[in-house]
Amino acid sequence: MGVVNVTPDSFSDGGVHLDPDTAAAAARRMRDDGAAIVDVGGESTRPGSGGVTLDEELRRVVPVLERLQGDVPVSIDTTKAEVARRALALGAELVNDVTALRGDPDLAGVVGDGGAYLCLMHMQGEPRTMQRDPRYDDVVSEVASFLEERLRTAVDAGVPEERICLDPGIGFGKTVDHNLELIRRLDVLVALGRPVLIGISRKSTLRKLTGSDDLVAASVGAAVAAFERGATILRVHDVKPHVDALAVAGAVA
Ligand code: HH2
Repeated sequence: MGVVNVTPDSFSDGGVHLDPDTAAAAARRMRDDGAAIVDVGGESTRPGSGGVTLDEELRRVVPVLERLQGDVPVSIDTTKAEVARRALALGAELVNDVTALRGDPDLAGVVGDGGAYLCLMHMQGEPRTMQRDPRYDDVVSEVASFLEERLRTAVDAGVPEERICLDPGIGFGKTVDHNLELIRRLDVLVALGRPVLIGISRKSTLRKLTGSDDLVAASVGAAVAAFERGATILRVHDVKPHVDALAVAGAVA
């Protein structure tokens, strides 16, 4: 899964893809480099961010989705039902909701009615405050219970189970140790029976571990580690090096 953030403030690629033509070109390049799907988002969820209005989010993502329609498989990274509804009408196949259906009561219905795929992600707290002092007794079992409960809720709300993937939400209310523990013991999440998505590309955990600002190699290393523990969807900004590394890791597996 390639990432195109149509935002001025994303920590990873903020401001780079604000122009719709530039964003669409980036998405096409990711497809050509081997991405199975490209995740388009108009709201940054970086630690400390406070959200955007519906109008602003639509203004950012709709022109990009229009350009990609019928051309690039798209996932929409949103917590808002109306953004999801417009995105699905423009051909998006997956709704990536970092609130796991806790943000907008209408989102489950939009996903179910639209026959879309859904990603449910774990987050402790909310982006504005989530990195202040995240605490868990056992991060892996708490994230697993949360995802199991959200999976049941989504299915009860009309989203078929076979259309849902699960994500521990690396960096969303978690310390470096929490993030590493979640990847180390990913088998616990894989055992929930749904595909597991990991998004660790260019995240601050990698900067803390390497002391480097160039996080491509660190991102690839983390993705391969996650893949080897059962992750099947990797959300990444640098598609080509990930596709190559995962082709080799997959050939060995
Ligand atoms: N991470 C980010 C955004 N959306 N969705 C899922 N399912 N999993 C993730 O780990 C995830 C996500 C944050 O990364 P990024 O999009 O690069 O930055 P920002 O939120 O600042 O736009």
